[in-house]
Amino acid sequence: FVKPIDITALCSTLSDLTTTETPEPNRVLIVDDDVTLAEYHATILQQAGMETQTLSDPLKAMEPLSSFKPDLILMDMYMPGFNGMELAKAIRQIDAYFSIPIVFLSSETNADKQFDAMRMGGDEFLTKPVKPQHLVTSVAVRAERMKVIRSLMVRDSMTGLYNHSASKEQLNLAIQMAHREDQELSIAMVDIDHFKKVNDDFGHPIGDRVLITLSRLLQQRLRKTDIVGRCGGEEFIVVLPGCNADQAMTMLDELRKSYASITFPGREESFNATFSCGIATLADFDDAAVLWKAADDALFKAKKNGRNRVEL
Ligand code: GH3
Ligand code: MG
Ligand code: MG
Ligand code: MG
Repeated sequence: FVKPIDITALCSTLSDLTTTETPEPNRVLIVDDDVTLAEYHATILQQAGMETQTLSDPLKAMEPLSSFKPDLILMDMYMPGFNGMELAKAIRQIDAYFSIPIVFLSSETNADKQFDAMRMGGDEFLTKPVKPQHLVTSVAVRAERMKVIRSLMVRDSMTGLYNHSASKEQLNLAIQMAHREDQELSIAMVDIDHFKKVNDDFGHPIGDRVLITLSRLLQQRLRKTDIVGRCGGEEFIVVLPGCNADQAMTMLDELRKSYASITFPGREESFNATFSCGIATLADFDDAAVLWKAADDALFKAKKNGRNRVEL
């Protein structure tokens, strides 16, 4: 059974990719040795719709950075053992957090000390006690901008799908989860057939349309928990958590048929495009590289066996 294709949805513009999803709340990590004050600030930010995590020990800041994934850090300056400036400097030295906004919140009123804090990697300096509205506004505008920057960093601008490096990262996370929960996971490598010829025969803009249509089809048909990335010019990866090899084969073969049935406007006549696909399923102890390679090998087999087909 093949679901009918919603061409309107397939051809709509990239913008609705980001706007149809409900916006994620801003996530703020609050680092302050004064637990009561940290909780008070957390409540203010939560009332403004944000998610917060509070931390009283600055030496333990690295763990919530990777698990909570804050969009902004609200940081006290003076804490026992470690001060906020040192922590800001340490965080800035990690590539992944180079651009995370850090807002200092301290009773320090000496301007020179405040400038020092900015030089150490702070984006703004708020003095305690801060007016709730001031806190909310400073945090919200910076966190919003961070989320946009982050999405620009992980998305492919043409299709809105995860880019190559983000696809790898997402695959790693999905594999960790599958191992931890002892669940199945399959991946599919999808590559458009003779795509060079599509460009040569019909021009680059039509080639782009063939690409965008495939990315739309993949997104529209797959589950919310599935991950779709563009990992090369005309190559895509699909991560299917909870799917065994058979289920992945069935799913991708339906998609293959759907895609092959779409007609694109050519020079005089319309034409069809097809893709080949390689499937691989996660085994115990497999990592992302092993799985990726297995799917690539299966894709090679699909190409060798005549294209427009799915192989395991
Ligand atoms: P095969 O069936 O073996 O995969 O053949 P192929 O022609 O699809 O593969 P090949 O790797 O030879 O060519 C891929 C082509 O994809 C070459 C490149 O110009 C084109 N391409 C890559 N990115 C884009 C893009 O963003 N837009 C367009 N229009 N073409 C692209
Ligand atoms: Mg303090
Ligand atoms: Mg190709
Ligand atoms: Mg290719």
